[in-house]
Amino acid sequence: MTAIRLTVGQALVRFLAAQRTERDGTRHRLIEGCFGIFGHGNVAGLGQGLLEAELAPDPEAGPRYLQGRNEQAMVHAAVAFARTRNRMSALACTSSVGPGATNMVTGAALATINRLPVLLLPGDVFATRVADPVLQQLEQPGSQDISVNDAFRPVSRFFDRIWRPEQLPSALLAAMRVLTDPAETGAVTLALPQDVQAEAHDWPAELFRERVWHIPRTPPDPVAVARAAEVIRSARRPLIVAGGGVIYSAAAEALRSFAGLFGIPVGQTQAGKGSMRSDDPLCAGAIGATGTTAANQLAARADVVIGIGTRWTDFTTASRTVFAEPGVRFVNINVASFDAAKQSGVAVVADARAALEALAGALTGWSAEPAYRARAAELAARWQATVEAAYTARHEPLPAQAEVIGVVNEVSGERDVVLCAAGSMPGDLHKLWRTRDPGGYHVEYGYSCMGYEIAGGLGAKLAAPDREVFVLVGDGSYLMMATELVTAVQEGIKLVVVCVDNHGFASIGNLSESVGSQRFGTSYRFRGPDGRLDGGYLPVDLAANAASLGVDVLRAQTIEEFRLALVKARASDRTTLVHIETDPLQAAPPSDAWWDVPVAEVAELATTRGARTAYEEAKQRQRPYL
Ligand SMILES: Cc1ncc(C[n+]2csc(CCOP(=O)(O)OP(=O)(O)O)c2C)c(N)n1
Ligand SMILES: [Mg+2]
Repeated sequence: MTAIRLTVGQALVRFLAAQRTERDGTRHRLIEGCFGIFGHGNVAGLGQGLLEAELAPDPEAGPRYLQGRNEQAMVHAAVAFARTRNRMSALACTSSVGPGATNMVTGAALATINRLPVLLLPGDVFATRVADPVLQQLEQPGSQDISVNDAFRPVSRFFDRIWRPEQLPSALLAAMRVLTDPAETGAVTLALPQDVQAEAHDWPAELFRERVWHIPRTPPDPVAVARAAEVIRSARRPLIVAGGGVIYSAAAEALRSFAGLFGIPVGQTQAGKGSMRSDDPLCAGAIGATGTTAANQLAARADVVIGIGTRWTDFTTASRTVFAEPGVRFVNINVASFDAAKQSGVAVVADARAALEALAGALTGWSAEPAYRARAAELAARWQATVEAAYTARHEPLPAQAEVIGVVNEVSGERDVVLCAAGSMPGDLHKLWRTRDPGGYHVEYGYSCMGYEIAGGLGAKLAAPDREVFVLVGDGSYLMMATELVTAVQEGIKLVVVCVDNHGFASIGNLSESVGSQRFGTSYRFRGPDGRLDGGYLPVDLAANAASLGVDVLRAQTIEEFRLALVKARASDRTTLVHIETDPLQAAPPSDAWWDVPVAEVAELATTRGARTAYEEAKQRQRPYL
């Protein structure tokens, strides 16, 4: 057996360079790059390994090193990269020990919730403990084998700590398996004690051979398909709910033909919104708390609901109120049995595309009534008219956010990407964005993490340099994490960033008002003479802030100026931020959907008491779907 003597850091880099994925006969590099911020916990170990790979004659000797500004942002960028690549390729992120590592914990949770692969390589405390406590070590009086990295355990799909070099091969194989498993994927964390990273070991040569991780299209159990078909055949008003699984499985075309063949309208979750073009007459658009009137009215009377690749979040079900038909039944197509079993559904555990094809066979000869199909098309057309009116509302003196969305939709091309994560924008986009391409709608709403936007845009553009990426970011999210603008400038990665400034949290302000809390603490204002945060607006100039980071900036006062600026930004080859102020009180058109946010049961405030009465009324419509 040939042995190759390398440090743990060097071996890790070499191993990652040799990993491939394959689906439908096409191969990809599994780990294309590695974001990193160095400190004493990774500079001499993994950092040294990455340096040797960068200097090697073979350009693919290791994943390309990318320098991040904030460890959380690195993970966001990596997650967006994997999402854009439909999980066929991913990135790694390396950090030092302590704060660098724990900065990645939020990103790990985001990856795991969204079922997106990311490989996290935080540095860890000394395995040998010779000079404990090392700088930034949090000591636990009751245990010496706990470090802050244990915080990754509940938010990772796989976690291991490499106390000895000999553990590395089995940890790496387990890590790759989880990264490439469609049902299990998420954050995969290998904690790397600082001393072990630099330790040399004789590795078997075969550790570094090219390895292909085949991503299966798991076929459904024929008996499950027959059961599902029987339920669907009994339906008079069937409805499909398309989730992110449709996109990850590249099943959009299969969905379009399935829906068309059987006359079943389609509602979409946030992650599944790109799954159908919005001009398809069977596309009812967004469903649930931020849904369209079309999808929500169909949902209210649907007798069979076919969920595809969805995990049925409270936004999708409007906190279990949107499916109101007594006796409504669910069929759940999902790669994860965990999700397939939800809502007491008939479970079809399979790849979305494989299941749709099998189910189409089992439904031959059946279809929904033509009148039902016509009704769905009519509801969809009515919603599209609502969208058009919102896009062109010409609200004064400040435009409404919906008008901004309208202009971005109009200026962007067929394959361009709109990207967002938190605030009032995701809900508005869910309702109003006109979709064209499965990869064109990228809203991170699993964790809805403020600060994902710019970092996510960077990752998306890194994954798809041939697409324009429009990042929509609120002033709150911008202030939380605009740091990766610097990385975009450094790498020459072009983004169009639309900063929608409404002086605070429009989303939570509206929510606060609806629960009787009077928009408390949601606006960016000075402390006034009464001691409350109700003075004038803070003089924050986000456009100037962006310019200081090295990006081009365009300021728009009106919707016309905004359109011109956006056209210019799209044509430019440099990252450009377009700044516009909008009216936080102009909400998107309603669809009468509810979201369960419990209101104080007793209160001094009359506003809260009023909201509680409304809450108790709304709660009556909540169903268990047992
Ligand atoms: C990291 C994080 N902290 C807090 C929240 C809760 N939250 C959701 S939206 C929001 C306000 C976002 O403000 P902004 O980006 O300006 O968007 P707007 O609501 O004004 O549209 C907050 C605080 C969150 N989603 N993520
Ligand atoms: Mg705001």
